[in-house]
Order: sequence, then structure tokens, then C-alpha cells
Amino acid sequence: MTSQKVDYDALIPNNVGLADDPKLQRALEEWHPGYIDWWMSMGPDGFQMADVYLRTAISVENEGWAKFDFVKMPEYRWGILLAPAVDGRTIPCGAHVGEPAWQEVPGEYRAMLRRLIVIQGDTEPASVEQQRFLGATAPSLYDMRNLFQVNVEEGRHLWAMVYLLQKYFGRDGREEAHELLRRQSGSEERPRMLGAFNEETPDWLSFFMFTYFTDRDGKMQLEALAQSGFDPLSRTCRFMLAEEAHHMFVGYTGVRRVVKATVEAMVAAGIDDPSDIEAVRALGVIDLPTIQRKTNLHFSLTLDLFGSEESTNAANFFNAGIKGRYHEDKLDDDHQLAGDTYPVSKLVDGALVSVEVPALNALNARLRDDFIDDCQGGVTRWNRVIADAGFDFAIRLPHPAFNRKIGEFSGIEVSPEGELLAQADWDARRDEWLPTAADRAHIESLMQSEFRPGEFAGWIAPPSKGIKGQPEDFLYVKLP
Ligand code: BYC
Ligand code: FE
Ligand code: FE
Repeated sequence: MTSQKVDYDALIPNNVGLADDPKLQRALEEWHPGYIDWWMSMGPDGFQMADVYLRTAISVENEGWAKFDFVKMPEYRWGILLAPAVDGRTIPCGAHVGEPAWQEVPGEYRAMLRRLIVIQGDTEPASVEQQRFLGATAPSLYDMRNLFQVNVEEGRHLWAMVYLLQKYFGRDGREEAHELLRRQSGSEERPRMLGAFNEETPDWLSFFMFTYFTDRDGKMQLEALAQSGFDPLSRTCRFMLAEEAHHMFVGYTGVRRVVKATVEAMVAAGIDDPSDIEAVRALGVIDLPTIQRKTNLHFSLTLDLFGSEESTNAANFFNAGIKGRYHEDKLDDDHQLAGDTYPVSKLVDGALVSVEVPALNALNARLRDDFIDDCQGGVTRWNRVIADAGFDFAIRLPHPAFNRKIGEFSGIEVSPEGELLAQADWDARRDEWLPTAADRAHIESLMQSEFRPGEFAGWIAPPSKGIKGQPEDFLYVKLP
């Protein structure tokens, strides 16, 4: 017998002609064992032999992209899927606006493009690493399933970037693909590239905040890269965005369910004052001021991911046509921005004021502003749950200058309301605004697993409906 031909199309769902691309097959074959090693050692801790009710994307058609079945995570079929090509697509912005989109890497922008793809790729496994210990304290099998769904899809997002590196960037692309498996979230020697991806995700409220805020940075950045003149990147990102929506759903509904459990417990116990933290905590739920502090933390960490408000890198990406603005193709201007300005909040003579700066340099600020708008919707709906229960309390997004480590505000201290503070005042009030050791200890005390089907830990309300219409007591994860 001749050697068995591997059936790539069955093993790796794809619409990139993998079966007929021996070069790409060889690169992937070399990378794949390292990926599985990484998944087993740095992916979800435990539960690898559990049967999890997961959706797998097997094609980009409407019916194909979300097949639900019980799967052991290491056997998940991570695929390589691009959104359909758009006929006659052109470069949407910058010096080459209106020219046909590139199907190959434009030589002059190769290094820039590779860097963007590597940074995007680096965040995906980082988030899996950050979340790896959460399975053991899942508040329900429904939540455990959602965690693992997010994890396998972030794994697939890594594949998506590795595909681009291997297919379009030759030897250095293959080297970068290996490096993506070697850096580690939180490592001293080889940290992940961006700040927020080296932070811990120690508890489930952090997980929900992360998927609400930080996965939303994923959405905004993917939207901007979906506008790339490099068409394979654009198509990859467009497909990833479909999965991203679920991650943000997990975050939005997760926080909402936490808020709901809290206010319901307060009503039942006859507690009127949300700031009576001790009384609320005694009910085994998370008090609203702590939820506000967690919001402050995750929102500000995520704002840092947009880079400096003013950035020549961002101007270069845009001019080159390799990264656009949010909804670039729907904006009505010349898409070159040569003489345009954009208002950016800056520190001038000891005060925060809005200053018009060249629009090209303000693209990070602009995407960040679009992000803030996008964040507000869910927060407003969380607040409706609080108001409907009769409490005078609202979760607020802090001022963009609050708790920043990157960019215009990295050297100053600002209250959540935007008031500039002397260092001593900040130090004195920090614990009002960011999670304290006591907050963390309380949350940690609640992180007890609940693995009985249809049961939920007391600090979180059940979801309003099951995944794919499944009943409340559905066995989403079959533990071995
Ligand atoms: N931490 O001009 P600057 C996701 C670096 S999330 C550390 O200010 P630029 C996901 C920067 O690299 C989306 N370093 O910013 C979510 C530069 O270094 P070099 C991820 C930082 O370059 C949840 C220097 O500072 N995708 O997908 O305009 C779960 C000066 O840079 C940070 C992307 O980010 C930081 N926070 O913009 C799973 C898209 N910020 O070049 C997944 C690709 C900046 O001087 N990346 N630096 O060595 C980009 O578009 C840009 O690289 C950034 C930064 C927007 C990140
Ligand atoms: Fe992702
Ligand atoms: Fe995500």
C-alpha cells in the first residue's frame, strides 16, 4: 500500500483549498503538534476528556458555520475559514484608495502587515491561558460550556492568523507562528505582547467583564482589520467577527445575570441601600459597588489596548491601506484624511481639554471612542435590571483617562468622573474605585463549582434561555 493520504478537508474544515496546497499542508503539519501540546499544557486545566456541547464552524454558509455536537476539546475541528470574497473589492483607505484589493502581500508594507497579524494572533492564545483555571469553579454546566466555547474559538482565531503567516509570509511567517505558541500570558521572560493579556482572569466575574470589554476590543480591532486592503486578512477577520459576537454575548449576559442575582437577593432580604456592602455580601451575592469597581478595572485595562491616542503607527497603517477605521466603507469622506482633524482629550496646563489634532494621527483615539460608544449599550441594559428592582444605583463607565498605563493619560491620576488628582489623593481613594483585596476575597469565596444540570451558583441568575434552545436542565458538559 502507498502511504495514506491525509484527508485535510475532513480534518480541518476550510475553504482555502488546503487539500490542494501541499506547501501550506507541510507548514501546518509542522505547527499542529506544537499547537496540540500548547492546548493540552496551557489550555483549559482539566476537562479535556469531557464531552462538551460545542458549535463548530465547518463552512461559511449560513447553515454550515454553527454545527452543535458533543466534542472532546482536543478533538475540536479547528478550521480555516474566510468570509466569501467580495467581487471587485478595492482598497478602502489611504494612499491606494480605490485600487484593487491586494491578494498577495504588498512588498513595501510586508513588515507592518506581519506585525499587525502577529499582535492580533498573540492575543488569542493569551486569553485562553488567562482563562485556563476557570473550569473548576464554573457556576453551572451552561457557563462551563460557554467558557470552553470561547476558548476553542480563540484557539481557532489563532489558527486564522497562523494561516495568514504560513500562507503569505514564507519562512519568517512560519517562525512567527511558532513564537505565538512560545510566549505565555503573565510570563516574566516571554510575556504576551499587549498589557491586558498578561493580567489574570482569576474569577468568573472577571471572565464576564473580560468577554464584555476586552473581547469587544477584539471586535473593534477585527472591524478595523476587516477594512484592510490585504484581502485575505479582511476576509479572515470578517469571519472571526461572527464568532466574536458570541463572546460578547457571554460577557453581557454574564454580568447581567450577576446583577440580577444581586438585586433579587437584596429585594428578598429587604435591603434598600446598595452601599450596605456587608449586608449584601452576607447574602452570598456580589454587591453592586464591587461590580462597579470590576467595571472600572476591565474598562480601563481594555482602553490601553487601543495604543496611544495619537500614533504615527496608526497613521502609517491607515495610509498604507492595511488597517481602516471602524466601518471605513460606510463613512462618507475622502478616506485619506489629509487635512482633517479629530478632537482628542489632552492634558493642557494641568487640565483635561479637547484639542483638534490631525485626524490621521488620532485614529487610535477614534477607534477607542467608537469602542466606548459600543460599550455603553450593555451597561445601560444592566442598569435597567437594577432600576426595575427599585434601586437607586447605576453602573457607569469611568472617564477615559481613569487608571491608564498607555498613552496621553499614562502619567496622571484621574477619578472615574474625570477629576485630575494629586498622587496622594489617588492613593487615598484608589480602593473606592478599583477592586480591593477584600473584594477579591469575597468573590473568591463564592467561586464554588455547581456541576448539577440545571443548577446555578447562588451569585448568578440562570440564563433566560438555553444554548440552541436547549432546556434549562440540559447536560451541556458530560464529565468523564
Ligand atoms: N501593551 O503608537 P502606539 C483580541 C506598543 S483584542 C503593550 O501607541 P499603535 C482579543 C505598540 O505595539 C485585539 N504595548 O500604538 C480579545 C508600539 O510598539 P512598537 C488585538 C503596547 O501601534 C479578547 C508602541 O507601544 N488586536 O483580539 O498605533 C480575547 C507604540 O504604539 C500597547 C489588535 O490589537 C499595549 N496595550 O497601536 C481574545 C490589532 N499599546 O511598535 C482576543 C493589531 C501599544 O513601538 N494591533 N503598545 O514596538 C494594532 O493595531 C496595534 O498594534 C495596537 C497599538 C492598536 C495594539
Ligand atoms: Fe478572538
Ligand atoms: Fe473573542
